[in-house]
Amino acid sequence: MIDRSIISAQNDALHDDLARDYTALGDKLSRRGVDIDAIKDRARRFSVAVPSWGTGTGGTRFARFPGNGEPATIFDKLDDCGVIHGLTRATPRVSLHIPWDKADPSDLRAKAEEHGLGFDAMNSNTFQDQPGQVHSYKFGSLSHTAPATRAQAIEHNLECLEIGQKIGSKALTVWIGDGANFPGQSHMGRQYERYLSSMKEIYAGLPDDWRLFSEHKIYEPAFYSTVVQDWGTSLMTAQELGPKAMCLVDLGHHAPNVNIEMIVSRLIHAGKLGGFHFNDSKYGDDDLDSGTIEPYRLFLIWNELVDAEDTPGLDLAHMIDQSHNVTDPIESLMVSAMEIQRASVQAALVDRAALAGYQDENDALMASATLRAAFRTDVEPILAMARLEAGGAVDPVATYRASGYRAKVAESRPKVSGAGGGIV
Ligand SMILES: [Mn+2]
Repeated sequence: MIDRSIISAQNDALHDDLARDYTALGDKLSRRGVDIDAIKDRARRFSVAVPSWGTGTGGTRFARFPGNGEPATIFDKLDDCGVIHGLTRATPRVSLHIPWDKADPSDLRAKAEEHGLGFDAMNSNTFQDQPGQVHSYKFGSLSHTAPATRAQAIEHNLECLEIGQKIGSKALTVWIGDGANFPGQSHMGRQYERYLSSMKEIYAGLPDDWRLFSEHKIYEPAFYSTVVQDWGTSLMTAQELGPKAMCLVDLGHHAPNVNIEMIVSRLIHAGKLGGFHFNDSKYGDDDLDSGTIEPYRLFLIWNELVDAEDTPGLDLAHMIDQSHNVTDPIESLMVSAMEIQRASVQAALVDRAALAGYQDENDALMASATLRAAFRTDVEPILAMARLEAGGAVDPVATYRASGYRAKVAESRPKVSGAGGGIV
């Protein structure tokens, strides 16, 4: 996809400076009792899945402004995912969305293998109507008042399991837009009961080695009440369904200023944290690029994850879920993957023994300073060295731009119309 010689030329030009920066940081960290190579190995082990839908321009309900050379098919999307992983070496899996990415499973597998990619969680879609669909989801899907509509939505999720098994996926993420726009429109208790009974049918179809992720979202498209509105409902659902059901935390799906790292801690305690959809937000569910608004919050979430990483049974599915509107999606996804990786590495630098001591002594100032000392460490040389050693690019965005990839694929990919709403 991107010529090795371009990556090598770019890396060669940056190598000496990187080596000096890495040595200097290594000296600094060793004074803190930290082995930089161990941290670099951790950076190399890090991975986050790319959402297939993130490779195109998202758009809002007002408009969508597509860029040149956007992917037209799932195979184009997998090519773009191959570029992202090839340069960052941090995104070895792709999360598919059905029916948007429906294709022959053996063709999907072949294309993924071509790029050294695998498949992450499957995502079902009962929040919009597809052409030819018999029952509309206008008034809900898994919680709809009509049994036939619920059956159709359940059937769709079972189909996602079937497709997923053929491509090596091991999880299904269910997010529904069901809810109400008016007080009194829906009986909140009965609506949840219907949702739960539909989820039980999906859970019953789950293969033994699969997990079912329940994703909550405070509002939109239902602006008055949403069926799975917060982690409380999500946890209640996962506990009712059984051991293979887990909660998925999308960072954008909370009210402003909610303490997400505390939710993470509680879900770990309950043994029900399944994974993340990473993004960032300023006001609501903005789907902004990870790490662009509140990098400290991202760090604090990773601080909880690193703290709990030896918890038996903790196996997290990390995914990006963003909407790219003004950037080249490949660049946004690369930068986001690296920002999530950065937070995970910074969190690994927290002096946990010192922190525990300060906590026991109720030394709030020094406890907080211990976290900030890790957060303020510029770990870029560690990330860049990890990428270099794994065959990626020291500077993925610069290398991507030098490759001219987007202009090249634009020659063969059809122009996308800007009309109509985007993915909202
Ligand atoms: Mn999400």
